Amino acid sequence: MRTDTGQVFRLEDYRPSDYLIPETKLTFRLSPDQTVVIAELTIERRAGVDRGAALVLDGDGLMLRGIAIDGRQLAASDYGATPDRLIISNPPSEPRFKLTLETEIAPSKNQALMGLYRSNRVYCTQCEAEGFRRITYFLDRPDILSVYTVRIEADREEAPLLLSNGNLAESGDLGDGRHYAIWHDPFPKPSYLFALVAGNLGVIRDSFVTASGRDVELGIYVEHGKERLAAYAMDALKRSMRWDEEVFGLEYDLDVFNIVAVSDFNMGAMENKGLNVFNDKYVLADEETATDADFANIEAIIAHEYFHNWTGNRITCRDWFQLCLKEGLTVYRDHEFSADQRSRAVKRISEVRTLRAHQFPEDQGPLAHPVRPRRYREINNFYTATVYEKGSEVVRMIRTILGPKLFRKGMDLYFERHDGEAATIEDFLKVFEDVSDRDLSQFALWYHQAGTPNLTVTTSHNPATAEFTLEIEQSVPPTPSESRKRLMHIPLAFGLVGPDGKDLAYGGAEGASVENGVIHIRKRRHVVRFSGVSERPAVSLNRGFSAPITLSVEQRPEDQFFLARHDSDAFSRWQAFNTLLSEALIAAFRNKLGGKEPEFSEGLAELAGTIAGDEALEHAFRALALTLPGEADIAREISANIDPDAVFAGREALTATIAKANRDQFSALYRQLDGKGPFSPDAASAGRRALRNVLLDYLSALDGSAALAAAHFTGATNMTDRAAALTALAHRHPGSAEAREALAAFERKYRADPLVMDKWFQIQAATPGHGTVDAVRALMKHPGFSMTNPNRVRSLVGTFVSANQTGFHRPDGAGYQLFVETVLAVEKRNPQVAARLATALRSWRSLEPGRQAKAREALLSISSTPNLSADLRDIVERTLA
Ligand code: 0A1
Ligand code: ZN
Repeated sequence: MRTDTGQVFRLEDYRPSDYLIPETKLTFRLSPDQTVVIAELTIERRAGVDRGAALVLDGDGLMLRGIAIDGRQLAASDYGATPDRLIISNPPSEPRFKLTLETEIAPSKNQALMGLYRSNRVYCTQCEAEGFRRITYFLDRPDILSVYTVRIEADREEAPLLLSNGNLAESGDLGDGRHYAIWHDPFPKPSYLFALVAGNLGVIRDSFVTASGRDVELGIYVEHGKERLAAYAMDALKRSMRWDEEVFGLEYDLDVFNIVAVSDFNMGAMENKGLNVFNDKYVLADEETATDADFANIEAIIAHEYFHNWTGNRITCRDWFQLCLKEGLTVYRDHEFSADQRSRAVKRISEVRTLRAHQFPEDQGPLAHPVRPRRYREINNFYTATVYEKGSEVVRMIRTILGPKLFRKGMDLYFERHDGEAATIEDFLKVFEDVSDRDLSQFALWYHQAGTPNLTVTTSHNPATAEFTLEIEQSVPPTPSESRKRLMHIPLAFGLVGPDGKDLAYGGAEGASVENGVIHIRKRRHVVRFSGVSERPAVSLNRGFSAPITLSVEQRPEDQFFLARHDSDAFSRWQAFNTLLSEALIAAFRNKLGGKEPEFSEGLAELAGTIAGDEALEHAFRALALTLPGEADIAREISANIDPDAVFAGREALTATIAKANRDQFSALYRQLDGKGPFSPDAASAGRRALRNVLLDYLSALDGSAALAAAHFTGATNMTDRAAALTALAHRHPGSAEAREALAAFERKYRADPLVMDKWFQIQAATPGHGTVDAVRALMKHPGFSMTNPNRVRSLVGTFVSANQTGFHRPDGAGYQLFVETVLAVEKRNPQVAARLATALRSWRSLEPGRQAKAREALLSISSTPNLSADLRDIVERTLA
């Protein structure tokens, strides 16, 4: 484990390395405890660099067994090697030489899951961001592009399968039960994209013919016996490959594309060139074991990693500050893919919900950072919602500003200009400036400035002059180390909705540039006057969520109801209803705090009924609209002095009010949606299930027995329905006989399937209430739980600390105590997973004083632990700062 050195990396300190490594030859002699790695590196001095400039290579926990230059062993005085660094003070004066290194590593002991490790007896690697240096000494930075040839030697019985990047060049027998394979990847790549997999795995194969007629062999490798579960992932892969050709004109470039699913993985998946490695959770699925959400995630992540082949691999990042160059852009691409495969409106609503749930709290708390950060202590902690999700929103805004044609032209120019390079955000913005002749310098602040901008808007209408006026003011709240903010360029899509629900035409607009339904906010204050508007419209703002901002609009109360019924923009229609719900929940919270019972307007429950039964709306849309803002969403809106118990009580009260007011209609609709016929994971079928399961939740909140959910559970023919019923039982009827029986039945049925057991852990960890902390402690002793597997830790403890507001924030601090113990226990093996878990307390300052003090104590007790990893210390110190 790398302990913290306090070192800070700064963007402005970037400089090119003195040496390059145009060619890398690696030999692996695999064995679990003693793997030998021989690296033959062609080292080239960069033009203009002094002869004899020291060559300094990165390492991390390495043991050097041999070193030679151009075939001559070096004397001990010729170099200095520590586990973390190799320095050759006087390298040869020739511009090119060959450095041969032999290191020894122990994959079986690697529990951090970075570098070369073993998962279920399969050797695999994870090198992003800085894992390659745990394999051999190297210039382990993304601007060092090298052509790799990899020879893998292993025991044939233990590892019949030997994979690396690129194309297979040769394979054969070595005698003694061992064999080898040689892989060659012709595309120069940074070390973080290197991968090796060796083991005994099953496979499904397919093929793909590219637009220009090249054949690509596709393989997805999984545990033996699970091949059938990879079929959906394979289908998603082929659809992704076609889509990238059709939408971006991008073809796959190697003869082989392999995906390997492993069960121990720190993140979702990894885009290694030609050899993607996946968390098996994002590969394996069938209707019996995976929910509709799992299917959608698999589709999106398969696409995401595949799309990286161009945005990330062919054009990579100059340095890790540019992470959003590949991640924001690739998330944007996978979002667009899913929107095209499914329902665009529903997809957009889900994206925005995710952004608000994960990115907004980051941007509004102590861990806020720009989409392109300027400094970091530990790069692993910057794989964040800001870099990924907000990064994607920034790309989407570029498209909104330029329009689809110029956006595509800019993307084409990006590939033409930078293919084979390690690029920067400046390079990316420049292509769009060049194709559009626009100045994007103010817009670039979206990359450089942290914080969620806010717009306040007031409306007025003058019937006499037929003028409708919007007064719009922007502000960007201060964030850590950025107290003064500059004004942003915010593309605000809008519509003036007339009494018939159609958008009104207007004569002209002044006060801001308004083009194609978008107001361009660039100043602190704009007074935008629309002429020729004789009737007062309801104004629909930030349509399609054109900018990742918060918005407070002052208009007539009935306008929000009107927009929720009539806005022609589906996203804004959802948003209007969601705002109404959110306002009602905030009022309910305030009532609860004041000792009063919450009251809700009749109109709200009635509107919920109307939306539920509106056959003109997609099922999935209706399901999303009827899903109340979560407790964390409500807390974020309230922003200070949060008592999670009062938030919860208010939300329960609104659920009950809506359920009571619509009991008969919801029951009838619930029965009507009962799906017959074969299962399909397609968006329409998933939408129908989603609506039916939301109705089940409402109906389960009504007084009375748990019979409906129990029947739903026993009658379920797929995991989506089964998990929804189990959730309704466990959360709405905790401790009931029905809940206990269903939990036991689920466990009996799936005990041998860890990925399904994760759902069982999750549902119990998310059960609201002060008792759940004890339940989680008990579950940590369950034979299916493991502290070393990231999926297990996340499903049980991760869910508890991030998705159980009342349980985690128990007033006596028992939830925080469990948090501290688990974070520290996980950190010993896997600092990266521990650091991520530790972000659960990032919003501690918005709690009421009692909980706030206990949360602070918890954070302090972590930070006072000696020898913390760089990963955890960075998170805890920034959270406390
Ligand atoms: N580049 C991957 C994310 C990723 C980052 C770090 C990892 O290290 C454990 C693994 C994966 C992606 O965007 O999918
Ligand atoms: Zn990615």
